[in-house]
Amino acid sequence: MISRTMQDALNAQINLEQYSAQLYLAMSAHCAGKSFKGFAQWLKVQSAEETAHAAKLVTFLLDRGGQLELKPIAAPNDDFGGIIKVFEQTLAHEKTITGRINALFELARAEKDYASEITLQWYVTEQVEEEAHVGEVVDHLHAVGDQGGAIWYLDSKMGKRGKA
Ligand code: OFO
Repeated sequence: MISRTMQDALNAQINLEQYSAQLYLAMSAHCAGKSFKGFAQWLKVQSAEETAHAAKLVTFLLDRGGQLELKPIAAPNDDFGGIIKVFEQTLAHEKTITGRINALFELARAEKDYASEITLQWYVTEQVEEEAHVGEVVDHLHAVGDQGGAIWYLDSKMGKRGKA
């Protein structure tokens, strides 16, 4: 049986993963509104991944006999600015999530909750990948800039995500 402390922390993380899905969906719509269909597609796939991250934690929580306590999902700000700003905000958000996952991992360790620790290992690894991928996009965007033809090339490349 999972502890009340761990259950609360996992429920909070589930809400945060759902918020991430909501945030990336809003960013996707923002990019689509600027006709950047590729960046919009990439962010839509990212949003779906975040929903899957939440679902994976729900399954774990229930498997441990815990109680799912869903809370309202905060509405993201919809004024994201240019494409570079969108992806800088994505990277900043992922870094925040990494901090939260690390704190959860520490909690599991402190509680000697080995099952949570093992499950959270997947999220620790996932955050390394997420930060690396988004960091790469930010680097490419800084290299090409917000204006000019190269950003449309990048847009078409980004649009391949989830379509292979
Ligand atoms: Fe769930 O990894 Fe991004 O936020």
